Amino acid sequence: MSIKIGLIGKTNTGKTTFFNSATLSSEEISSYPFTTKKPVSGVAHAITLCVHPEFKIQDNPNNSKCLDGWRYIPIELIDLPGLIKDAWKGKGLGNQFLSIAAQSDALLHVVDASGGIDSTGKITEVGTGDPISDFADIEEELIMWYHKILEGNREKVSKLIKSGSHIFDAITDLYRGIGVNKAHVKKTILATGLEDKNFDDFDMVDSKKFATYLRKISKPTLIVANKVDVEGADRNFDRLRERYNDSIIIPVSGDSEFVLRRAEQKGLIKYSPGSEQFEILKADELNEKQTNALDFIKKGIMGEYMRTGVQFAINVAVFKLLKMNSIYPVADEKNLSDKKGRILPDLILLKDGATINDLAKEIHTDLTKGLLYAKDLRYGLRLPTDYQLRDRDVVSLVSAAKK
Ligand SMILES: Nc1nc2c(ncn2[C@@H]2O[C@H](COP(=O)(O)OP(=O)(O)O)[C@@H](O)[C@H]2O)c(=O)[nH]1
Ligand SMILES: [Mg+2]
Repeated sequence: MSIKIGLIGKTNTGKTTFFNSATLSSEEISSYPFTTKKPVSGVAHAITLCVHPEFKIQDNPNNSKCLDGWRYIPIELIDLPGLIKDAWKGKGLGNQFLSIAAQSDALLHVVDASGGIDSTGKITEVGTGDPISDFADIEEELIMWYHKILEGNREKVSKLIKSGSHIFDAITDLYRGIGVNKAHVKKTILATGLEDKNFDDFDMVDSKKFATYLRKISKPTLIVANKVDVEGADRNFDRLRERYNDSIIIPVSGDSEFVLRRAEQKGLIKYSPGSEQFEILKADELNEKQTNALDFIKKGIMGEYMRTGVQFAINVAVFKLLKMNSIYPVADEKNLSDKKGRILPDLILLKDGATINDLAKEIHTDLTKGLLYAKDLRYGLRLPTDYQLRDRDVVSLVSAAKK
């Protein structure tokens, strides 16, 4: 199962440009509001250093790609139409969009750091819009949607509790399929001081507090401060960091990434996504506009922010926000290959804390039957089935049948 990451934000913040540059498809880019009417899903990649150089072997990846020593792991990126005010009430297909957003594992909340959109998402004079309130507006829509789920099901929860269900179970049930588990609900009830209150006595303030906290802990989100190529955007980036100091905020220029990936595709430059540099290969084939654009990216983006931020945002979402570790399971411990002889064929992303048993389950549920232990092929260690895997572990599973 691949990881799903959703792009949310107001119209014209640059979600589709981000999506296109990360997936390199040719979705229409336009500044008319509501061009993207339905959610679009595409394949992007999380990128991490491959282990093959360390083992001094060449690999033949199967579920991922290996380029210049970097592993590209496919993930699903979803471009959601801009959310508008009262989306949670169903305005502008809001309910549908919010529900798709909630089904993602993590969200990238895109704001226009250049201040180039007004509060309704229309393009306006740069520097007049406010990404801080734009962020807050969209957050409120999400929270209200989580809130509505609880408010709209009061009777159901009440009944379940009266017939013997624990409040944690009764509420968790409402949020099934959108990344909320019982531990989230429990933590929320305790943190909001609602544990001593009867569910039937929750007032609107209580349920809003509940929704706000639940949204925060159950749906990891980072802020993409987009359009940092525009003059003055750095000030808004600083303001965002100050105001939302409990969030990860990444400066991004989706436009610049798009220019680089296009130029790379045409063979004009050598550039790997996320890299902090590029090399011009065919200087004589570039027109003046292209030369200037590349020149600006080198100085104005990479010089100031190291990178365009598109690939970085995806990597941070996968490896930091979602705390994924890269695990390399192999069948043949001598050759580090699968049964077909492919060396280091698969990279599996597992959440920090996942065990050998979880890995077996992820590969094939049958594998958990008779599972004895795993072998750590870096150190030749036997790892018990409850061993919590670490990033870059290379392991082979040993089961009773196979032994
Ligand atoms: N300067 C600048 N403009 C951008 C950037 N990303 C997107 N835009 C522009 O912002 C407008 C809206 O972009 P789009 O991706 O369609 O936004 P969406 O409505 O959020 O999907 C378009 O005119 C884009 O060219 C960026 O990184 N820098
Ligand atoms: Mg769009």
